[in-house]
Order: sequence, then structure tokens, then C-alpha cells
Amino acid sequence: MLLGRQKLKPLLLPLLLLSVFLLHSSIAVKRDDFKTCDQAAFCRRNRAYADKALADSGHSPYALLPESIRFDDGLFTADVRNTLTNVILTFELHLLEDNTARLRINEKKPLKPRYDELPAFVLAKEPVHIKPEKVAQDQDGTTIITLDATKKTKVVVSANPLRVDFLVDDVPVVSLNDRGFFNFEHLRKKPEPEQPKMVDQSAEQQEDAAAEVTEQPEEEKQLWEETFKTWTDPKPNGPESVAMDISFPGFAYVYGVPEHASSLSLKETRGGDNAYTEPYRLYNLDVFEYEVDNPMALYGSIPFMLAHRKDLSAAVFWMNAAETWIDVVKTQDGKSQSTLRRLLPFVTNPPTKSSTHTHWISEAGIVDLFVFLGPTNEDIFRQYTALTGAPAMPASFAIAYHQCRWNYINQNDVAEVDAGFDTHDIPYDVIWLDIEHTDGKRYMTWDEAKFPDPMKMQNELAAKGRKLVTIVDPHIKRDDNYHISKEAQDLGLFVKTPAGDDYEGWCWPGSSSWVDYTNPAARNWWIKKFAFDQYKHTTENLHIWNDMNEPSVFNGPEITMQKEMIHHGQWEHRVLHNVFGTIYHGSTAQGIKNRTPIATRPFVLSRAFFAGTQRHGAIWTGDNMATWDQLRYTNPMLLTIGVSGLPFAGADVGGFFNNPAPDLLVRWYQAGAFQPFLRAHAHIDTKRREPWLFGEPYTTIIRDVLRERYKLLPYWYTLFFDAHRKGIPAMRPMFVEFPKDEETFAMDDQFMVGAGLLVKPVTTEGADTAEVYLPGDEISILVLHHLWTLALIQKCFAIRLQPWYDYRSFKPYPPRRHTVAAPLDIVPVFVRGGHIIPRRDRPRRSSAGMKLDPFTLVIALDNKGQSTGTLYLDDGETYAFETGAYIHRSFHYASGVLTTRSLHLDPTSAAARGFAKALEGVRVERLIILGALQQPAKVIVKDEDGTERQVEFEWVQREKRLTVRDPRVSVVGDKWSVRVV
Ligand code: NBV
Repeated sequence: MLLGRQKLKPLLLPLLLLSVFLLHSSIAVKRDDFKTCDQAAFCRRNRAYADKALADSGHSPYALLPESIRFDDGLFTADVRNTLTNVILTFELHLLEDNTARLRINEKKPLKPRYDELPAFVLAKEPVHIKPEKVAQDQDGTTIITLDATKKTKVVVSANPLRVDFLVDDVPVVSLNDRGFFNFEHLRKKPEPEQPKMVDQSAEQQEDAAAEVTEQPEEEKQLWEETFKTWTDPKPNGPESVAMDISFPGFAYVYGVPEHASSLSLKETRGGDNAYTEPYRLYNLDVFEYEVDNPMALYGSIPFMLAHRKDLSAAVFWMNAAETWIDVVKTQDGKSQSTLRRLLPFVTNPPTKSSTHTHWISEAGIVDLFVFLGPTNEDIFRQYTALTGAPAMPASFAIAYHQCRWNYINQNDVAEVDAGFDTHDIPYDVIWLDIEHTDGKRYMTWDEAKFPDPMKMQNELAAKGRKLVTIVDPHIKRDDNYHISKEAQDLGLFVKTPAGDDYEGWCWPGSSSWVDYTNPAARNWWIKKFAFDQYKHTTENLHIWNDMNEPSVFNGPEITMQKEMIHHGQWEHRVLHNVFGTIYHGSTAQGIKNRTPIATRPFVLSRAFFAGTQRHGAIWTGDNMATWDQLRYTNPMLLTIGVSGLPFAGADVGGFFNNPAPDLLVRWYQAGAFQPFLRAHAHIDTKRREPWLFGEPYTTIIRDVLRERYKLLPYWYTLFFDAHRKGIPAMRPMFVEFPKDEETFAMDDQFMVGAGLLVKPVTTEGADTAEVYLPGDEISILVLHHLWTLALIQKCFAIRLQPWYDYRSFKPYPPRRHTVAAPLDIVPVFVRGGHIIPRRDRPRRSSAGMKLDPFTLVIALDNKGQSTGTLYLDDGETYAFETGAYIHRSFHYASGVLTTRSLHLDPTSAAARGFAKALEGVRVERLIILGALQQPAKVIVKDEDGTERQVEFEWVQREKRLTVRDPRVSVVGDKWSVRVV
């Protein structure tokens, strides 16, 4: 059966759709294909509800029933009554470890259960309750729960009207329902239309009466049925939305809720400066050629929001996978822009707003909201990823360079492209095959004419330490001769229509069905499909790309699955849409992990994502375009995704649609080389653009920047380990590293890679200079715009400000705003004083060849002549690191002496010692010390056994750079030191 309610004209419509999809105009997204808030009845209703509540001074009809309150360890429960409808809701406040709380609100006696299965897909562990220090209660039920008396962390549950405030230092930092927008649409029976009285009426009168009855008001009609373009959503449950207002008093900046092609600092959506008129929308959709600076929904959704100010960060996670809209407004604290400028002369853009108010509106489900009280950004990354899962530790090849295009057309093409990299001395690790490699878009098969010997192809790549990625999409061609389709059909594993038939829609292979990954039987079956005897002609050298998993359905409303389709447990697609692609992604990753006797780390790239995706692998930002604007927006998009717990993300280098001019391609490589997931990709209709095809100087510039990425792989790998352990993203917004410097709070055109490198990608056509802001300590911020004061203070008090160093020239820079030279071959990158960057400098053709290479340590000194850094290494492939087979070291430079110590959790374990042994011969071959003010007399290495020897060095006065040549100390050694005297 095709498409629930949609009556399709035989094959014509799908073909038309397909051709429209392929021959789309190359201008921009077709906005009309996607809903505005006004076209989604629940969004419109809740915005209207909010307006009414505001007009009513924020009065909320919800009240907590004092006699129902129970407190049991870390769980506070009560009933809440909607005083207008008398519907009773259950209210649960869970007090959790690590400054976290969870609020759950559901119907007490729903007509039928509401969807509450998300924790199984999203949470990595059962949250752990804590006992609060003190609980005090008023007669009306208002309760004050003291979580930590010293920090004055409290939760205040106000009973009537219902409102919850989270306090730090006795001041609210997160407030729920403070504006009265909380709305829980209870399930109800569809009202029967009244029968017209037919007595004594003429035929004409009877007809009029009947028409009157069937003519329901528009708003009422859309409670039970809703039409968008040619699709009608039958909404069998009627209205069932949940909405909450969440305020962040005292916070002018909020971040998160990806995926949008928008700024890092979220904009207002209902009036205000520079505001959007639409809310940020979370609904996983295939929006190709998306527009930048737009809150429209894209491929992924993470309903997580972080609020930051100088002294504090707080965050919320709205765990709901139904279509969701988020309004953001900011309020003034009364001070005008000019007063602020007077008070804060050193801040270029003083915030004009001091509090942020948000409104979260989901179409279905329940309220399941986590609140994280930080207090720092690092705390929040840990708190959020402890719940939703640690970002997977990637295999080492996965963070190197990937070469993709739709499509490398045959085996010969793959071999030629592969050889091209060697001919041009450009490193790369992975080549990708898009949908055309399959037998008629039947995934996990091969087009044998184009790829006669896939095993040979994979083995040849493996011989050079390289990998292959093939695409596996979730639409399954309906074809009884296709084993995947036949088995899924026979086993009843497809998503169903409301009538119980297999759901069918249109996608690349034509008529297709979608496996219902929410069904555990389907997941187990899918996982096994990656076994070598099932996915034929594959080796361990092959990894996977999951595309189109929003899911994209060409002839569905907004190019996706109809909401009324049915999943395992009789749940409508509506309630879980945003998590569907993640469950698919997770099952694929599990399949790759399971196929070898010793599990190896899978690499699976997904386009759709949700909270929890970080456990499964990487994502990319979908079908962007080869324009300067789109290049510019890769930075805020990836920063936003990163602070939302998903650190492994990238954008198609070069732009997917259209042909980049050579300078755009070069600038894109320069940005991509410093972003977490680095893959060049291009649409089937574009001209070939492998890195050497534009000739000089472009080939050399691209080679240089890719080599730079490879040199920095040890640094990136260490950062990914930090992300895995602590949730902190490798690509960081400036405010994460400089949380007290307001100047950085909205900055998204430059970013940090870890704590030690600052990157300012050039994203303007023709630019040969760039403005860079190098933050410093408090004093430097104060004098930021008064250079003469800076010079004076430096002179009088001989203060050395926190220095930065140009990554290539090593030239020192004081902290402030600079205009730096950035001709086409330069991407401005700065090393932050006080940080040690581990590198492997020998050019290799792939990262596999670097595994035993020696290290260079770039030691950038701070104003006290000190520097620290870490290095993490493991086998790069298996899970042996989980049982201790890794090295994790810190390096410390102070008073002219470099020392090292192990950070391993159990350094004496057999696994730790075994791995260290294998790396014993790997040495540090160079130290580059930046900010070495004086020429040393000698450099002495003290070896593990206590013997001392002098080593060669070079000091360059102009750059204040000291290079120590080959100190020959082992990277796993504990006791050596290098002394500069
Ligand atoms: O599989 C073809 C493409 C793929 O190259 C791209 O990266 C995906 O985002 N895919 C979308 C389907 C068609 C896009 C027009």
C-alpha cells in the first residue's frame, strides 16, 4: 500500500518527484516544501497560548496538589491539576548526582499511554539519585530543596501556580513556567459531530443544517486532522503537544539546539535585534541546498541548550524526539546600550540583553527535562555526556583525511584517484563509494560490472594503510530478489502503515520500505547483515556511511515519513521521528563492531542525528553548497554541534552542490583541516576536484594544509580522547576557553582546537588579511582598546602579557585584536602561550604509516616561562585501550626544565606496560620552544638511568625560538628530563 492517506497517481508522481530532486534549481532551498510554525497546528496553538499567558501576566492554570506530595530519597513526586480542565498530571522531580536534576511530567490517567520509551535509546545509564541536604515545605506545598548549602544550590517548587526555579547562590539561573507557557495537551476522545435535527425541515433547510455541523472552526479541525500541501495527517490521537517555558535569568547568551545553519549564539525568534521570526525547529529533514542564517530544521536535532555568563554556565536537555520548535527571546535589564558602553568601555559589543527566555514546544510525548547546573562549561559537557553517553573514541584513521565524491565510478577510477594522491605526495586515509557502486541501489551489494573485484580493491588500499567506506542507506528497494528486502518483509521488520501493511515510499531505488529499527528484532537482524558472509566481498578494511536516515522519503510530506506510520509497540512515527536515524546509525556501528572476532572500532558516518549519536560515530552537515557563505557557516554549525555533546562532525569540504572556484576550494581545505571530521565531497553533477586538479599554486597549498592536519594528528587524537572521557569537544568556541571574556561570547568566526590552538579560517573571497582576536588575561582585556595604555603599563610595570605565537612563523603576538596577513597560502593559526602541542612531522601517505614515527613537541611558553600539554596514544583500532593498553602522558615545562609523567589510570597494569613496551623505541625527536627569551648556554638531557648528556640546539633571537635537536628521549619514559641552562 502506498502512503497512508495520500492517493498517488500510479508511477507518474514518484518519477516526477525524483526528477525534481535531481534537476532541482541550483539557487536555494525550496522553502515552501517545509512548514513554518504557523503551518504546524501545535506550534501555532502554543505560540498563541504563550501570547495569552503573557497578556494574563504569566498566569498559569497548573497547580500542585499539596496533599499529594511525597519525598523519597532523591525523588519528589506530586500531582498537578490543570485548574481549567481538571486533568491531573504526575510531576516527578529527580535530584541526580553531579549537579543534575530531571523533571518528568505525564498524564496521570491518559486515555492510552504516551510515548516514554526514549530513555532506552538516548540515555547511556540509569541516572543516579542523591539525597538533598534539606527539604522545607510551606502549607500550600511550595517546597525548597537545598542541594548544596555551601554553594546555595536549591530547587524551589512553587505550588500555585506551578513553577520550578533552580538557584545557584540563592539566585535563580533556570526557571520553568515562570511565564506561564507550560501546556500539556491531554489525550481526549474525538468529539462526535452533533446530528442535525431533521424534524419538519425542507430538503434545503436540512442540507444547510448538515453543512453547519460539518463546518468546524478551522482551529478545531486541525486538532484532529491537518493538511500540509497535498498531505493530510489523520492525527488519530488528536492534540497531544507538550510545551514549557524555560528562562535563564541573568544569561544574555544561549547556545545549542542544532542543527541549524545559524550563528553560535542563538538569536531571538520573536522580535528583537537581528531576530528571526520563526522559532528554531528540530525535525530531522532532508533539506538540500539549505539556506544560511536560518532557523529552519535540518538533518539532525539535539534538544540541548547551554546558557553561559562570566561566572556560571547552566544547561537543559529536553528529551523529546517528536517535532519540536523553540522560541528564544531576550529581555533588557534596563541599562541602555550607551550606558553599557560607558560602563564597559573595553567590550566592543556589550550585551544589550541580560536574560534569555525560551519556549519549547513538542508535538507529542511527555515532559522529560534535564537541568544541569554546571557551574562551568566543562562540568556541563561532563554532566550531559555522562547521561547521554561518552562520545565514541574514533579509530585513528577516522580523524585523518577522507576523499569522497558522488561517485567514484568504477574500480579503475578508485585506483587512479588513490594513485593520484601518491603521485602528488598528498596524504589521505579513506576513499568513499556513494550509491552508484551498488547493484541498482540495493545496499550491501556491488555493481559487478563497475566493481568486479571489491576484495582486491580493498586489499590494495589496505596495503597502503588506507580504507574504503561504502554507503548504506535505510530505504530498502522492494524487490523479492534482493535478500535484504525479502528477509525484512518475511520477518515483518518494516515500518507499517496504520492499516498494518508494510509502509512504502519513494527513494533512490524506486519503491522502498524502511526497516523499523525501534524493533529489537530488527536491530539484531540488521547488525548481522554486516557479517562478512552476509555483506559479500567486504573486508575489515571497509567502513560505512549512513545517508538519508532522517528518513528521507521523496514523496512524503516535507520529504520524510508520514507521522501516522506505525513502529514497534504500536507507536506512531510522530513520537520518535527525530531519534529514528540515530537508532539506525547505532545498529550499523554495532554491525561493523561485531563482524570481527576481536572487535575493532567502527567508523560510521550519519547524516541524521539526535542526543546520543555521539556514542555511535560521526556526522556531517549534509548537502551544503560551494559558496563563501556556506563555508563561513561551517564554523558556527560545527561549534554548536560540538557544544551539544557531538564532537565528531564536519562539513563537505569544497561544498556539495556546484563547482567551487580554486580559491574557495583552497580556503575550504584550510578550514576543514582544523575541523573535527575532514572529508571532501561533491555532487554527481559537479566537475572533478581532487586536490591536484586545479594545478599550482592550489595543489601545493592543499598539500601543505593536509600535511599540517597529519602532523597534528597526535594532538587531535589526544583531544578526541578528552572528548571521550569528559565530553569536551575538540573544536571549541572561544567562550569555552575564555569563559570570563565577554568579547568571545558571540564569536564564531574563529575557534580553538583544544586549549592550545586558535584558528581563524579565511571565509571571505579575495581576502588577504584577517582580523583575529587573541584573548588574554584580565589586564590585557582591560587595555584592549587603549594601546598606548598597554604600552605604558608594560613599560612601567614590566608586565608580560599572556603571549600567543603564530603557528608557522613562530612570531609572538600580545593578546588583543590584530589584523594579520592571510594570503591564499596562509590560514591564521596561533599557539597559545602555556600549551604544548604534540606533533608527528614526517610526511607519510596515510596515518597508518605514522604509528611508530617520532614526536615533535611545540612548547609555547606563557608569561611565566611555563607550558603544559598531554599526549594520548593507543593501538588506534581496537578496544584494548578500555582495559589499559594506552599511554597518556603530561609534559610540563617550567624554570627551563621539561619533565613528563604518566596520567594513565593504572600505569602498572599488564596492559599498560605491554603497550608501553611496544612504543619504547618511539622517541621525541625535536623540541620547539617558543618564547625562549635568552640564548641558552647548553641543553642537557638527563636519561632514565640518571646519566646526562648535552644535545644540539638552535636559538633564533628574532623569534625567541629555541629548537632542541633530537633529545632522543622515549615517548613512554617517565624519568627523563631536558634542561635548558
Ligand atoms: O547518495 C547521494 C547523496 C550524497 O552524496 C550526499 O552526501 C547526501 O547528503 N545523497 C545525499 C542523496 C542525494 C542528494 C541530492
